Amino acid sequence: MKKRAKLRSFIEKGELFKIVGAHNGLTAKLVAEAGFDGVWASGFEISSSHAVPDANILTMTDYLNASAEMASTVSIPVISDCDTGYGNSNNVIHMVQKYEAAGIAAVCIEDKKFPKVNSFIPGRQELAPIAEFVGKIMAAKNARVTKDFMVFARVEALIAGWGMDEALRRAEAYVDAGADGIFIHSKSKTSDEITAFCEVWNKRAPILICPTTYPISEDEMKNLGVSIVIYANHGLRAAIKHMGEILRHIKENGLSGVDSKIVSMAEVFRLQGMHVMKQQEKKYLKTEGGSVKAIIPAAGAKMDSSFKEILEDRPVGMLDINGKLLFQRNIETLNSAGVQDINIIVGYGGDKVSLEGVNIIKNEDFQKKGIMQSIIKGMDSISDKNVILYSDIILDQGLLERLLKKEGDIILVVDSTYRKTQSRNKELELVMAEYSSHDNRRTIDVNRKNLVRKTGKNLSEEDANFEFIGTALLSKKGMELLVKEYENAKFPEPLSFTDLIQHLVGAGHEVLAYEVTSGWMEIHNFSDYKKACSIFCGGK
Ligand code: SPV
Ligand code: MG
Repeated sequence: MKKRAKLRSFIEKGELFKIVGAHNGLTAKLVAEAGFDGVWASGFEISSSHAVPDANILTMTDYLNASAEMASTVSIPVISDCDTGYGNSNNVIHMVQKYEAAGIAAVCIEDKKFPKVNSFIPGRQELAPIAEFVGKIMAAKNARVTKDFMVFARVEALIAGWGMDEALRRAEAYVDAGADGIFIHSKSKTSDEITAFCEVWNKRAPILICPTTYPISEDEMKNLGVSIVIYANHGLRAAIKHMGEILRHIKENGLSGVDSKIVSMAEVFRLQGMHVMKQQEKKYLKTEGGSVKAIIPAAGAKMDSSFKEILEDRPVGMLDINGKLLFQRNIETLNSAGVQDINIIVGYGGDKVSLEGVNIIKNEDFQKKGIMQSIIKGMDSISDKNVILYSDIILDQGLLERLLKKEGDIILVVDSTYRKTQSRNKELELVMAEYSSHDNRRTIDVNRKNLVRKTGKNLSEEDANFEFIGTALLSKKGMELLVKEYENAKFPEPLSFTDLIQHLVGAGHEVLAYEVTSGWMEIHNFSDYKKACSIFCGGK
């Protein structure tokens, strides 16, 4: 395992390996991101995170689970503080098997009696007999299966007040028993006893130290031949202080001024790996009815002159229609119809677009390349169903829900009533479908298969029988076809959506017309806008 080999090679080269205490995946990740060489899965921190004393109150499984979570989160080695090995030599064997299997790089066991008490607690600090602890080290070394898995022995003689000679005697015995290094612990306020120990020890085997109570610089550690320095609990203590301060501030002053003192939600999502999950989801998560994506191309600068005053330099989707942006109305309609993956492609006035819960994608080429470029940009991946919705259209939910149930690879939503509403004075995108609408008759959603015969700018008014309403549904296959056609054929840019559809029809692909006579409106000019405001008046 690379992590174990990395730790071993550091120690063999005589470099100082710097590790920091952590107690779960998140804190281990912070240690790794701060650039440390390894993580110390601290018994003190793990106990504290459960709000219990560091005195073997938790079980081995609790400590192991925390260590395993850390090891699976970070790519730097985790050295686990395994207290006394959670019992006698039999427990140590079981412990090593479990920790090694969990991907831990090394374990450290201490020569106190089980159950131990944290080394900084005055009073009862009982040392195990040397022979008993030597047996544990031998058991641990024999139980491991990979040669790089190391076992460090922690000498608690200075902590228990048994003196320097006892500390050295024990360290000798443990190294003779196979320990890969000696963790010499001290609770002194100065580094004198650590310095004295290291000088006599004279690099006989790797040394680990944990300078919690005494000051010592990394240069001094290097001079003393220290291999591993453990900054055992500084992350936890920082978190407790800061969290307490913020919580007291909220209690006393509310939330004002708090945001600048805490990380953003986005930072927490990053640490969680949310971005990675979302990528994986796109590849693997299959939902009932398949994945659905909405693409709203909204990059174009073309707009009716009657809008200039109210829009200034914002895109049409930013129009406020009775207290709600046009974009927002469509986002809510899409969300309510179960479409969560909404992609809005912005260009002209794009920096003015800020919306919650959607992906905003920039199309720098919008002037040259037009709407098709925007649609292609809206697809980092293709979903099972893909709704294309022009940004100046408002759809009602019923229409959208019926469209989403339609079967077909490429479906254009078309309306025949445009002949009666020509006063809209818009450049229409026309469609000639196999069957005309049931003119002047009441109609229901007949569900007939009506093929698109022609569309695009070369279709004359006389030949057309429908208007494309700026809404289309494409299956995965339909979208792939569209992208392929756009990328392979060299079309003069900017290319309209219906022009590209015409190429597909011309190439013999099936494009269906879904006929509607209501359920949508367009906001093309100021008078459409006024109409929309009066329709939505009171109904925010
Ligand atoms: C730990 O971090 O759990 C340690 C180091 O064992 S100390 O708390 O300093 O004993
Ligand atoms: Mg500990």
